[in-house]
Amino acid sequence: MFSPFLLLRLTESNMLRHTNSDKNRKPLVGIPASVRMLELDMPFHGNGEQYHAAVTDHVGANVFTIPSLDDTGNALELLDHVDGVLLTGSFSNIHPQAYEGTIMAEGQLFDLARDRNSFDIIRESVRRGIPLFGICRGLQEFNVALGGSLHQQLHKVKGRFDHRSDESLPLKQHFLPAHEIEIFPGGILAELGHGHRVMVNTSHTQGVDQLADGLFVEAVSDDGTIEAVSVEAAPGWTLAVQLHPEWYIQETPFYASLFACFRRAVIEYRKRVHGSILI
Ligand SMILES: [Mn+2]
Repeated sequence: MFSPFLLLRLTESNMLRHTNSDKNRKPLVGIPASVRMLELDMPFHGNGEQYHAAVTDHVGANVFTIPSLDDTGNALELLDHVDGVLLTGSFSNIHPQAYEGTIMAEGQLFDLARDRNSFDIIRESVRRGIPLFGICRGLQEFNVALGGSLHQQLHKVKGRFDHRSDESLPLKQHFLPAHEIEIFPGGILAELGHGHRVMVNTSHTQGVDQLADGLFVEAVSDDGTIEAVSVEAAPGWTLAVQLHPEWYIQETPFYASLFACFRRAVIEYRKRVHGSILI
């Protein structure tokens, strides 16, 4: 039987080991969950593997899913442990009630739980300076969380392109290069060194209508659709893009640069807020 003294020493050494491994662990990126009704009509919380792979392989971080529960206080508590947050694309649309709009098209998939969770996480991450990277729905969430509104069907707005991908094609072909974007000077994208015109993929039905106060437009497509934004006065790194850089990262230097930039912000935050890191 262990003496109380030995037990104390074992506990101390366990604590020490835990502290060391915690200091040297990889960064952690939180991904707010999309919610889908799956088996027996139960809500499941998660996101596509493509996003997890992009974070693991190109940010060098571990991923955990932040559940989109009713009480978003739980999610905000989890932010104490992350070094960055990624907001993914999704087949669901933000419910127009979030920007006092009316539903313009029947048959849309909504995800109120994710809306609520993402909006709170965006506002809190911006406030705390946690690196925040939004993709597709993530950009739309940036805009709505901070007070902007959306076009629900861009292709029905006069003068706009159809930014949707062809649903009849196999999934991989949805994310092939489709239109150019114009990158404006003075932002994060301009610093990446890919010039001011870049070809990107497009797979979105919705887009920014009224831009939220405090968002800087990083890039637009030639029809004026906002393709990238950052938060002007944020204390930390923020970027959201309407394209899908999680596809064809190896083959597309611009997409690789986006994740490399997020990676630098995540590592810097990890060092500054959570102590030293060995990666
Ligand atoms: Mn587009």
